[in-house]
Amino acid sequence: MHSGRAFDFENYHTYPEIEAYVNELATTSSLVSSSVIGTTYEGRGIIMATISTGSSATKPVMYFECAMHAREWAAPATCLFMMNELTTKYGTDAEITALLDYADWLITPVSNPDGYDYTWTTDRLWRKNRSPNGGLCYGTDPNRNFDAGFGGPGASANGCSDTFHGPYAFSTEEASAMRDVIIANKGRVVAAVSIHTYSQLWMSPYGSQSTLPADYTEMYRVMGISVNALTATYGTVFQYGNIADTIYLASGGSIDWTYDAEGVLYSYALELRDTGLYGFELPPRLILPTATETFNGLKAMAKEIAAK
Ligand code: ING
Ligand code: ZN
Repeated sequence: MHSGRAFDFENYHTYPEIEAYVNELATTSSLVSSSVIGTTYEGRGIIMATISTGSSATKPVMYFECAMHAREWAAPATCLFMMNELTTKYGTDAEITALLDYADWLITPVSNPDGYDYTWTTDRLWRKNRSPNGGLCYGTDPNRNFDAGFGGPGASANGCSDTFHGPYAFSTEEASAMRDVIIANKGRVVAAVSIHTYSQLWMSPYGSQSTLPADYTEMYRVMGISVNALTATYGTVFQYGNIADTIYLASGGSIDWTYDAEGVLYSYALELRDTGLYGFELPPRLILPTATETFNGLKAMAKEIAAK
């Protein structure tokens, strides 16, 4: 519709529009299959695209999830942009061809569809999911609900808090759906990337503690290469480092779990544009530049992993 692309990246989209796009890609591109990896409290399917040139039991998997937090709208737009790039440029763009020949790309554009829908209908700045907490307050933060330092620093036991960790690890469908995808691909997952906004950061474990992970040197090396590629696109400056020192202590996050429990060395959390001028309400005209620079960073990351 715009710029020869099959999808409008100059506007944000509702969850039903996003589901329709993923399902359409699955019917029009032989590279794509769509699946529902979980069903939310309000009954929405969490849709995932598998982009694959032909899978095998040993082919590496790279997992990307966007919008575990509802209000961070530039994130799902970026996941959709990646799907569009991978599917339309395979076979013509040498870099994308090599990266898809190397690994299956699994992309969940909206990990928290109940929350995302709520940001369209009721409260633009809602963060959590929409499960009731018994009292007046709703929502668990799915990125505090993983079994990785669960209930530790930077997560709240108060159901009214924006960082409520929930009653027990993996109580949310959003976190357990991601867990199940990673476990279903055990031994194949080489990268797990959780995409958020905003602050312009590229981060590695841990969030739950300030101690650096055993693999931090290699994590840091690949972060540096990725951020250089991102910045080379339009000059956008990103800081990078471990979550606890780069943003804040936050326990129960998905990438602490993928690294510690599942051994995924390249477990990263990104905070896309901006640094606060527009915050979560990034203007639609900035979707394409944000997605383009982010994908350049992620391609550089993937290339580095493939070369190992
Ligand atoms: N930031 C993330 C959050 O969940 C984060 C930062 C990422 C913490 C990964 C822990 C693990 O608070 C936003 N903006 O949501
Ligand atoms: Zn977030």
